[in-house]
Amino acid sequence: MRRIAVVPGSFDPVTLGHLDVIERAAGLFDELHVLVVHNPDKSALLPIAQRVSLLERSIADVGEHDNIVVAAWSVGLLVDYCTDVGASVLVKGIRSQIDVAYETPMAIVNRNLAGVETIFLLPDPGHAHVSSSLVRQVAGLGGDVAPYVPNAVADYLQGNR
Ligand code: COD
Repeated sequence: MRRIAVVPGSFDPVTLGHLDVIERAAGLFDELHVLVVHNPDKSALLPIAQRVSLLERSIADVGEHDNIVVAAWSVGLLVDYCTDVGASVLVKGIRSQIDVAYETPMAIVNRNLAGVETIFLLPDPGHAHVSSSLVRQVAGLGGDVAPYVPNAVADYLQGNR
């Protein structure tokens, strides 16, 4: 049986912390879907299509990853996408107790809704402090985001400044 998992996120924009989790998860599953999902609790910087494009370029830049699919999902529950593609696992990154508190109820509800399990990966210590909101803030104030994001994202944000 093929082991299929989904790494969901806002990815607004994708950071080196996200990319680390994606690469490690890709090594654990036969097929990995990186799914851009609109988070209504956050005000967005980039359009969904741009986030998908930056994810695709960033993943391609770090090597051959034939088992990774990048997609977007805007209609219905996250677990509906999982059911559609035959995924039984969600993979999320956990940086702090705040992430644990945010993710735990969702993990329980997603298992109740559709039997989809959530597994949590600890961050690479070098990227544990990185978040998309930090990147948006630094970029918005004219700072250098290169230490926190893939080159494709740094180039894109630099070009848009
Ligand atoms: N290192 C490791 N992991 C990281 C890092 C880092 N530096 N930065 C972020 N992460 C992890 C986050 O903890 C998260 O797991 C993931 O990467 C994505 O992060 P973001 O910030 O891009 O995305 P979020 O937190 O806005 O999540 C958006 C989701 C759509 C994934 C979330 O809101 C969700 O799961 N929604 C479910 C919608 C639904 O179906 N609800 C009903 C049932 S619960």
